[in-house]
Amino acid sequence: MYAQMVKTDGTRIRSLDEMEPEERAFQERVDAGQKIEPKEWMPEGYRKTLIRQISQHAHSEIVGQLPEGNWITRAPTLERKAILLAKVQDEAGHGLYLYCAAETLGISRDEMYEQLHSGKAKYSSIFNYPTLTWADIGAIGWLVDGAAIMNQVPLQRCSYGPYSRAMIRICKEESFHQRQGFDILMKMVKGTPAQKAMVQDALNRWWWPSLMMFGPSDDASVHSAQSMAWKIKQNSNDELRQKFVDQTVPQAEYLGLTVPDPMLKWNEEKGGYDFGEPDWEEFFNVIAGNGPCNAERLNARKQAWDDGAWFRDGLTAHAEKAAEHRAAARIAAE
Ligand code: BYC
Repeated sequence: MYAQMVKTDGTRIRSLDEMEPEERAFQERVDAGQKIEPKEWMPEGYRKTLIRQISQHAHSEIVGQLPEGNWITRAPTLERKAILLAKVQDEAGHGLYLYCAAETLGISRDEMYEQLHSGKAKYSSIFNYPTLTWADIGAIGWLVDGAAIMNQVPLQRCSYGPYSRAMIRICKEESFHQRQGFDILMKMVKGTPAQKAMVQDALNRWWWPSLMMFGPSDDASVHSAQSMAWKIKQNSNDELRQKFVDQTVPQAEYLGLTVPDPMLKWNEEKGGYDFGEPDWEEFFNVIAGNGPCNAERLNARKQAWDDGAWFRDGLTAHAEKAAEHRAAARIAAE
């Protein structure tokens, strides 16, 4: 299958015959659906691609806490506050599983943070938009976590064992996140006209950025063909975007909302919706660091790192002291 795939930048994915024996054996294992584990041989490109994707995914989870964390103190009831707090804590947990998965590939946590703080590593474009109202928290759960689930369910079958296993746990929690978002919106659309208008406004602002989460269109996606040949990705960006639209439009209708896309139309023949193109100029601008909240998000992460220096120093000092005590005890016992 992969032998016929053509990379979008014009370079072809190499066939089995063109590979060195070690690489061929690796590809055959991937094709047979076997999982690759940390200590096993893997092509350098496979390792680098996984480090890039998993670390960017981890950064997204951690940065993704910021727009929602902003609303913990302002959630309308104690129950909503407790639910949102639990969700934001879950995101921290997702980041930690993913950083651990990336570490198995030979990169340290400090290196990954350094790449985030220096702007070298990306994180999801979606978190560079502001959360202006409580309806935005509902919209994030419904749309952003909904898009995340659509993207992450296939990643549970990723060929790299630690990533695939991290995704199984994460996907379970994401389902709860999506329901809490939809539940916020269900309550609000049954509220006052002002509350319903707030929900429509949130959908208007989050719809297109949510579609952009799936990445550039297939002809502009530089990594998809190779990542699919390695079974890191199972689907192309456009395939998942289409599935997301097909799943989400009926949910918007159920809420009594209008999806802000004049091109949106059911296509009986393809059994899915036709829809407009996201503004790709805006997408590339956001991932280049120039979105509405990029600077604010990155500064918050850098500040958190600097503020945590005393704690890291304390942990290191404690670990050194404990090692000294162990060494002294060993000598005394000899
Ligand atoms: N934002 O060749 P392509 C969450 C970059 S967290 C920023 O298609 P690929 C959640 C891409 O990295 C959601 N950058 O790449 C958390 C590449 O640049 P580099 C995060 C993007 O990797 C808290 C370039 O564009 N989910 O759900 O084959 C609360 C070309 O793209 C984006 C994941 O990370 C973007 N949206 O496909 C709530 C899932 N899209 O790296 C929710 C795992 C593309 O060469 N990641 N770029 O500099 C993936 O599945 C894939 O990496 C992507 C992109 C589909 C995102």
